[in-house]
Amino acid sequence: MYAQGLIGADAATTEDAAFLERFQARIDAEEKIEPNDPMPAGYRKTLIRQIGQHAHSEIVGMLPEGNWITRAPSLRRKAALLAKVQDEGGHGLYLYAAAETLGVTRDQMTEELLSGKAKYSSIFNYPTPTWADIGAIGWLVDGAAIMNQIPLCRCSYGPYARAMIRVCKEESFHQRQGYEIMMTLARGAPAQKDMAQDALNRWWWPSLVMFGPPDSDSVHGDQSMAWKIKRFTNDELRRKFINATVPQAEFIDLTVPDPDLRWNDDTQSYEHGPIDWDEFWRVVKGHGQMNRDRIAARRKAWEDGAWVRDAAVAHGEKRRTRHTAALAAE
Ligand code: BYC
Repeated sequence: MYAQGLIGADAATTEDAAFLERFQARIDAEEKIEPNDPMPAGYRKTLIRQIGQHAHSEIVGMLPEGNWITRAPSLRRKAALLAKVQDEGGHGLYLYAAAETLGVTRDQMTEELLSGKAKYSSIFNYPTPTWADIGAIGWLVDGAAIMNQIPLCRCSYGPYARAMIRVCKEESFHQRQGYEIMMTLARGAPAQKDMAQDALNRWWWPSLVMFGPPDSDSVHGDQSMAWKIKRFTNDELRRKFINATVPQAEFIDLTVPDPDLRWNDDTQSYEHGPIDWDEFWRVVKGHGQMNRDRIAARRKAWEDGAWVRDAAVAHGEKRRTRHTAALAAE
């Protein structure tokens, strides 16, 4: 709907100092930028990159959890998990649609995901060997997602900000279902509590790095903050997440696997131990445990779905022809 005649999508906008100043003034005045508004090519490119990667993360994120739909321990758990995984598919859809308003096509974005050019969140390259992993993903991964995405509801780009509102409401339900699974396990038999602790041990550090590299290594951070795409830096969000999550772990009597974790009275914040950034970059560069499986699964889904896309296009063409014929007959 938006994709026709996007101003500046052909890089024809003249980005002189006056243009950039006017654009920044709109951002500073908290105006929303809409698809047909003039915008610097860099702003458009940053958004396509971030929203595209966010969309990919949602649909790749369906895979580790989808692994447990047939094995959920009760009908209630199965229904909740099924709904959650379906929600993630919906989030992917809103986000792809938001990215399309910037002039990129769904096919282009998919091609970039499958070729490895576009990233998706590092977190989804870890396996889910036990049911407690589903609890840990809901609690920690969706918890981290909410921390990151609530500020995105105030992002300067209108379609992205609006998409985030519904996404955040659903993520909040996801986080609660995950925490409730962890609470049930942590208060269950010793073997169940061990499962919950083991899942926390494996998901804690990967959840912390979801927020991206430290601010000192964040390539896009400063510019994205200036454009109000991001409202908090990677480290700020990481700190907020730790501060919110440690008391939740204590409440269900689980131990955060960080021997250096300390409350700092001066900053009213936790200090965490060193993060293994080499491990983060290894996973981001495609060498995590599940990277290959995830891309293979997405490639299969894309190829298997070709007939659906073809049928939808053929159906659309048939309707258009019929409509044109009906108009001609009037
Ligand atoms: N994994 O300059 P930086 C979900 C990349 S879905 C992989 O700080 P930026 C959910 C980064 O892309 C969760 N790559 O980047 C779904 C950049 O590389 P490029 C996804 C990462 O963009 C299902 C480079 O490192 N959420 O919640 O300013 C079930 C330098 O980083 C990661 C979003 O996508 C990573 N963790 O900040 C449950 C939220 N971190 O692009 C839950 C939207 C960084 O130059 N995205 N990189 O090749 C954002 O808020 C920002 O893009 C980030 C990174 C905070 C992630």
